Amino acid sequence: MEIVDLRSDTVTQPTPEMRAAMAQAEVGDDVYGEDPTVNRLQQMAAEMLGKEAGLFVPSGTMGNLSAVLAHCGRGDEVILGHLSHTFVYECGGISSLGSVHSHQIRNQPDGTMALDDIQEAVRSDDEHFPVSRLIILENTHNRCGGVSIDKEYIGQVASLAREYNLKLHLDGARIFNAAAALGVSARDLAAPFDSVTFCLSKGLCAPVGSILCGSNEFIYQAHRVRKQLGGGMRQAGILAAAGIVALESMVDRLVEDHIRAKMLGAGLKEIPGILVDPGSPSSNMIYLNLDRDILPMDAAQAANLLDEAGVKVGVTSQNRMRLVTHYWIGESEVDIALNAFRTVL
Ligand code: TLP
Repeated sequence: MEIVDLRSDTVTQPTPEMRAAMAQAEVGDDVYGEDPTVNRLQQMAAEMLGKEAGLFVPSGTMGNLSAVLAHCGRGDEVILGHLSHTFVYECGGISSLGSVHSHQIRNQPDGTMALDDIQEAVRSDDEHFPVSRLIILENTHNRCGGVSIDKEYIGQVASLAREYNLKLHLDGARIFNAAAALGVSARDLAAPFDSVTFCLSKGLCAPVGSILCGSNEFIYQAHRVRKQLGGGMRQAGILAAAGIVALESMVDRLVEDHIRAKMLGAGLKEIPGILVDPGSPSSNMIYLNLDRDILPMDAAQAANLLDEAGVKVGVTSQNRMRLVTHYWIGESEVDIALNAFRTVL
């Protein structure tokens, strides 16, 4: 039975071209800065995002944590959305490992935080308060449905950050999906940020790794933090080689994943009892609720039945699911998934 795995774009396997590049990669000890393939990947990534430098890190989580620790000191405060990946899904690392305080603001359904709320969250100079240091945005915004955040809003937050002398970080795990959805370049979306993390191991299909980009000075600091966190890797060129293929050949095809997500979403909307979020999908993610007035099962039960039919989906709460399209989901996989939903529900 063919398995159709829609749980995440993190499940993507490296392509044959990536495996070949990995086998042939020229490597060195990256802790000495001597891995030519890592160096090339970092330089490519920085150029693509219009930043001075890049740092190869093992995961998006380590990229975000390294950024926060490079920008903030002990007891400083980060302003971020209550549905942001850094707040929800990174084990509280910024607080537990970094002693950085988090100030969560309600995310709007479109993934933004209201500018007034951000402004109100900035601390005044008072000895009772932590020091506000950093704002984090996320693009595309995962928990808000994979929505893309446009340049205009980013520009407004960047002006606020400048006004209050705060740094601005982007969790751009899927920045290339955002760029594809908005029809702009990732470079443009990244421009107002002091630092950006993006992932090679999601829709871009590389097996491991993310890149943190920023100024030379920032990356110098982040490099030290990465070492502290145990993220200094040795012959990492084996992994970076796949990342280079990802940047060269997987970015322009992300629109195909968005088209497949639209096909899948349109089919799901026709099935009684499935409530696809309004406006969804806008990139490669579909979030949906099960209408319990119509269906006799919750999301976990439905996911189990779908699993038995060879279709894997993500369960995000009692009646809610996430489906993510990626390189390994073609039209026939969309058909298989829709048939399974129709049969099971
Ligand atoms: N997201 C994963 C899960 O952790 C939820 C997924 O399946 O979507 N930022 C964003 C916006 C992410 O969605 C993720 C991964 C990360 C950071 C962390 O990346 P990794 O998994 O490489 O640490």
